[in-house]
Amino acid sequence: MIRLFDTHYIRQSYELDGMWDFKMEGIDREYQLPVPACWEQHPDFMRHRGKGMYKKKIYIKQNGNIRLEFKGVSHTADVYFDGEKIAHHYNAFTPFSVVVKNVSNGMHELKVDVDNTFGEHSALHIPNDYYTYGGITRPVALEMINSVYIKNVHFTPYMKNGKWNARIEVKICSLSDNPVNVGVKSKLGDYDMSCEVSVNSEETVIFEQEFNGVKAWSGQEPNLYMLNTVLSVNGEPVDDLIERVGFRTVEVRDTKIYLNGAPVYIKGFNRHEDYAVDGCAMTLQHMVQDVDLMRDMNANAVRTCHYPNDERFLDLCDERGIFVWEENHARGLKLEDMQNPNFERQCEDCIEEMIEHHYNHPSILIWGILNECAAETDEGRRMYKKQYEQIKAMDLSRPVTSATCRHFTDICLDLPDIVSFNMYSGWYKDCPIDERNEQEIEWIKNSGGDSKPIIVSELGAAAVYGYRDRSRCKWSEERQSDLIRDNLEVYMTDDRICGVFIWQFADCRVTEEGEWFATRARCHNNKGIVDEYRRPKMAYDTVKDIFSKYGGV
Ligand code: ADA
Repeated sequence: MIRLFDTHYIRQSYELDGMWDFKMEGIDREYQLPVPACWEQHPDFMRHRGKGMYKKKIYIKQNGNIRLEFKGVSHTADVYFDGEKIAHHYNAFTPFSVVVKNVSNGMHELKVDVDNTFGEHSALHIPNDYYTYGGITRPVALEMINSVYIKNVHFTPYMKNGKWNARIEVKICSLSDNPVNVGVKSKLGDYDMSCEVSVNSEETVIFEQEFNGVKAWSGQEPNLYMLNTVLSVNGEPVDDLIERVGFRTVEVRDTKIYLNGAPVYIKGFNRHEDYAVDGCAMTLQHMVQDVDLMRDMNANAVRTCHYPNDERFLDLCDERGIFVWEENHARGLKLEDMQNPNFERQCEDCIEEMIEHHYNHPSILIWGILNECAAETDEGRRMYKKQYEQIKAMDLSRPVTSATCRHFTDICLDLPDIVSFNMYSGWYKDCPIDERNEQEIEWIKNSGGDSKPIIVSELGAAAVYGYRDRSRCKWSEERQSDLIRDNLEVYMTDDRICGVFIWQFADCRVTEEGEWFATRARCHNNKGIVDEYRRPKMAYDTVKDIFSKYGGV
């Protein structure tokens, strides 16, 4: 399954899930591996970092143009069709697609070379406090497309004179050498919008429409609407794209975040896409379990630390009214990491693909960048500024932020709409939580963050699942529960703070490379409120209790 709803009735789309032929570079053996999946689930590749080759025979029923969409390949893909290279893509966490024109009916070969190695070629996937898996880890779709087809449809809701309106941008591509006259029809509920346009290679059609009687999307009432767009040539429907949207606005005013004009309090979890046996190739049922558990703990938000997430998870957040802070792919990069010659382009591509593909999710309230990167340096500031500007050029409807740990040295707080900081009072530093909080907020106000909303984007402590100790020493479940309680009670009763994200929802695997194994028992980040099998630790009921007491619904 690619999405939680049908995205085409006219365009023919097939999912290439299933068993693919596989061979690992340097190993003289043929395998059959499932797609989507991580190769680490196979006993021969549990810690393998290298290059693998996936192959699949695909039968094309009629002559025509095909479009291949890969939702995620970890971390670099080189795609070949009948032996010809047709695409290259870096980053496990963003989708990419490629069109092959004039394919004859019959059997063809699709080959994907996948690389999860570290080195200068990879500025974002590096040894880190999460794992970079290998494989075709998210779904793959094969589509038959007309010579004119819809590339994407972006829906921007807004209020005007107390009524819901929306701007609908339909981007159309043409494979023809000559202009093609195209009819465009978009339908949402009882509203039909249509026009004719002549398309040369690429054209964008814009509808502005008032929608009477629609219901807003909110955490409590996540109302969603299908937006169905159809292209016609000579009156004949030739392509379509179905999106699912919500009417909501998110704004920042003074020190608050407003959803549909009312202040909202954000309380949730940082969540890695990582499950014990799936790795990052999480199944829908495990995604549903995660959302159900977060809701059971009275959370209303999730931060996609530290990369764009699978669209099926975002669809779930849309349906369940879970607020999302989605961020580009970066964690803890020092200035020298940011000076990797590939860094800026790889970040730019990630932001472009994240916003292009995830724009319509009403649950995404905030775009984030560059978690704990070199925000204390002038060179780092230049890159933060550039990335904020790139986001604003693509989307003015959402606020931006970045989670910092450059306490008292960050020189970028004037750039984002929301100031967010990662705090581990009581864990990494034994200090009075309230005093440390005062120091932080005082510094924020005097360093460019004055009169901005403040989010505590990370707070937490580690506990190894099942380790109980009456001494309540660090690493025991008791101490984790105590520290979570103590931190939440300070932050959630401070009206200068409008949100908290616990680090982290579930334990996740970390790389053995780098220094992480030394401070990460089991080669896992053990700060989960549940472990990697989603078994709750003592802190589960603590979070459930506190999130029910503070922060509203
Ligand atoms: C940082 C980082 C997280 C995680 C956390 C920790 O704040 O953003 O990814 O590494 O620390 O567990 O220490």
